[in-house]
Amino acid sequence: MKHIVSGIQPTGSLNLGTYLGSIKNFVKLQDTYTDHHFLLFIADLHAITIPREKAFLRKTIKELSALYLAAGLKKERLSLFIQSEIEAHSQMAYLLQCFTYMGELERMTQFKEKAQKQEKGVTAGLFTYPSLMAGDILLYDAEYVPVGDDQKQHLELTRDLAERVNNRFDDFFTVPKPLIPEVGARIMSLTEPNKKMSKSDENVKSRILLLDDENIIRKRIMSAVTDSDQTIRFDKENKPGISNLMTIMSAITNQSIETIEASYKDATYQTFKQSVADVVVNELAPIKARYNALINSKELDAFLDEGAEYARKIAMKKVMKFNHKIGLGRKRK
Ligand code: ATP
Ligand code: LTN
Repeated sequence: MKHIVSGIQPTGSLNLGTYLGSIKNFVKLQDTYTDHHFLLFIADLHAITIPREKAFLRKTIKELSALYLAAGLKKERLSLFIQSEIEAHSQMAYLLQCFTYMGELERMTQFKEKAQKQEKGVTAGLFTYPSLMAGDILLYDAEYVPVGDDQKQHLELTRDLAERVNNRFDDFFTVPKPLIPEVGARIMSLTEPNKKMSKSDENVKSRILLLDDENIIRKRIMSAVTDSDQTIRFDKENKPGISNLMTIMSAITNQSIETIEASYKDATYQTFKQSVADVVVNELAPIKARYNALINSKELDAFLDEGAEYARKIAMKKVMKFNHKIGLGRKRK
C-alpha cells in the first residue's frame, strides 16, 4: 500500500492557517490520490522539544485528534494516531541522528528561529528535531508528504538522509516527495500580514481559531489589516493583507485568485471582507458541530486505537529491519 504521511504538533488551538495549509489540503488530496492510504498523526514528541505544561499537552492532543476527524477526511483511507504511542518513532529518531550531520542541523531555519525565541535553555531535542521528523516519514516509506511551505527544508533533509542510507545500504528507504499546496501554503497573520498566521502568536487578533464563535470570526476578519488603496487585487508585496484574504477565500472555495479578482472588481474592502467572513463561517460551522459530537466520544478513542495499531505494525517492522540492516544486535539465522 502506498502511503501519504503528515503530522501536526499539538502546540496550541488549531487556527485557520494550519487548517487551510494542512488539514483541508489532506481532504483535497484524498480525492486526488485515491490509491494511497493516509497516515496522519499528532506530533506530540515534536511538541516537547520546547517545554510544555502536561495538562496543556493532554488537552491539545485530544482536541487536535477530534479536529482532524471532524474535518471531513475519509475514514476508510485514513489511519490517525498519536506519535508517542508508536515507540518506533523514538527509536528511528535515534538511529537517524547517527546519520545526520551537525552542520545540517545547524542550518535549519526553524531551529534558528525557535532557539532564538527560547528564553531558557535550548534543548538537544529542538536541535535534533529534523531527524525525528525524518523518521516519522521514512518509517512508513511515505511516497508523499503534504506540508506547508515552512517545512520544505526539513523535507529536503529527510530526502538527503534517505539517499545517504540508500547509498550505504542498498535502497532501504523510499525517498519522499513534498506536496506543498499552491494556494494556502502560507496563510498570513490578520494583524501583521507579513508574518505567518501562527498558533503561538501572542496577539490573539492575528488568527482565527477553528472553534471560535461566529461573531469573533467576523470581527477578526472585518478588522484585518489592509491598505488604503481600496482595490481588490492580488499583490503579496504591496497588498499583503488583501492578498491574504483572497488566499483564504480561494483555499476555501477552490475559486482561482483571478476569478475572485474579477468577481470583486468593483467591491469595497468592507463588502469583500464580509464575503470572506461568510465563507469562513460557513466552512467552519459543520466542523465545529462534528467536533463537539466527537470530543468526548468513544468513537474518537476507538479510531485512534485502530490507527495506532495499523501504524505500529508497519513502523516496528521497519525499525527492526533497519537495526538489522546497519549491523545492530545479533544476526538471526
Ligand atoms: P505554529 O508556528 O503556528 O505554532 P507550527 O508551524 O509548529 O505552528 P504545525 O501545527 O506543526 O505548525 O503545522 C502543521 C502543518 O500546518 C505544517 O505542515 C505547517 O506547514 C502548516 N501550517 C502551519 N501554519 C500555517 C499557515 N499559517 N499557513 C499554511 N500552513 C501552515
Ligand atoms: N515538523 C512539522 C510537524 C511534523 C511533520 C512530521 C510533518 C512532524 N513530523 C512528518 C510531516 C511529516 C511542523 O512543525 N509542522
